[in-house]
Amino acid sequence: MFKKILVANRGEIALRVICACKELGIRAVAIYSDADRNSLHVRFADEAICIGPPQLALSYLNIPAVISAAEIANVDAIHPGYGLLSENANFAEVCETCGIKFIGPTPDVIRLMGEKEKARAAMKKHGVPILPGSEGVIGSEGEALEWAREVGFPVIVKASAGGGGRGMRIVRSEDELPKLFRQAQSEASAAFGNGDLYMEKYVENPRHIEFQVLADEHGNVVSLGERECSIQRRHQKLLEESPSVMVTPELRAQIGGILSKTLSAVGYQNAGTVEFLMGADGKLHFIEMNTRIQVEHPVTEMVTDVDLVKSQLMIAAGAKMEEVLQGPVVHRGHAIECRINAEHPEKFTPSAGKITTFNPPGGTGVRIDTAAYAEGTIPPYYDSLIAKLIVRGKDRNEAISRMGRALEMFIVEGIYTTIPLHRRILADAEFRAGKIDTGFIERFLAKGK
Ligand code: MV4
Repeated sequence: MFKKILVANRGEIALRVICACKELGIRAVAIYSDADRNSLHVRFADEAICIGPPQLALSYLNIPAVISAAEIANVDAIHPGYGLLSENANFAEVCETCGIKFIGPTPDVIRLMGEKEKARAAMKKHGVPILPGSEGVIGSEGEALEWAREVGFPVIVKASAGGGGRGMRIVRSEDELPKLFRQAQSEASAAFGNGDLYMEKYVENPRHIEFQVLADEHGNVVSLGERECSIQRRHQKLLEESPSVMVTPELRAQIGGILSKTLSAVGYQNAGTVEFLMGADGKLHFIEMNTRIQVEHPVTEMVTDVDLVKSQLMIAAGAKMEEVLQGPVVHRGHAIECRINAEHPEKFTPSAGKITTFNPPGGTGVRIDTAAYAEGTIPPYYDSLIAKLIVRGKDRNEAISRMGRALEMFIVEGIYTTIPLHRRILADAEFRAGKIDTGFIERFLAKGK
């Protein structure tokens, strides 16, 4: 096992990784910017190194600064958390060159999954269901029109280097294709420095369902079931659950089996998330794969009792899956996560500042992942996520009532948060009935509740 690792992140996820290190007897080294001097990830790490000023590009995204800290602390490995450098293949490569283990897939596989149309082709080749669409990058507007006619309108044009909704256009008819194609292309070039596009059949108001996988470095891959992530706003997830009410044990086993074979064949290693869309037909269609630990990983941990971050560390140290899991994966009960963001309730704009009161709930089946505390300050430079409130119940109804009472007892003062929004979502009849898809939040907000 590693003796010492560097946690290349901040906030709740840095603390989450430090928890796993402590339980495995690994020394954790924190890095921090000038804005994070008083953060809990600094306090609870065994060592901490300041890597620069608050701006991301000068601190947490500054590869030479991060690598220098790792060299100075003489760590065996780096855990990148989520966001920041977590899906940067070049960073993973630099780690490798410096003899530091990157806790995640190999640079080649990160790169493959980062090129969405290549990931799509790889999944298709191994039998993962995908949506009808173009093959490879679309060369011209003329070619786009040919594919659209073959696939049938509506279609969606996506950036190959994309994700998070940028460089994406829904095209409902032939006449609007040229304009929307050019818009997607220039948006993708500006955002990613790469204007490559591909096309898929558009699914109206799909459900967003993703599968968690773990892969060891000996070719063994297991699926830990799915998470329902349809409740999103502007491509930011707000609430996630596991399992999905729409996934039967048969479908879970079928997709899990296909993913195990596919990911073993592509040489996947460590934790990963495979995203699917489910349309009205109830079928799952692959859209993208994320090569990092995700924000919503705790809902899977709550229903499987598998510690995904400890698993990541063990896998990266060479452990075999049987040692990591110690038995078959079983799913028990239902888990829900609410993302508590520091943001204005109506405007959804970030709300930085000093937290005056911080009273998180506790009790049976309640988990909170956070680095926030009373009298602590939320700096304006970073992601607005300040806490994750996760509950588990014996079934969805128990999880919903438990989350309702936990939200009622979660008091944060001094800054605005999404707690009041979550209280209203939990009370919504459609949500309670499981009638959720990616159009949920828009319909919910239109109801004016
Ligand atoms: C789609 C789609 C419908 N059909 N692809 C949005 C983010 C990107 N990762 C994929 N996205 C979508 N791809 C096809 N073929 C609808 C979306 C989409 C969406 C997906 C998941 C969660 C929320 C969403 C909100 C709007 C659109």
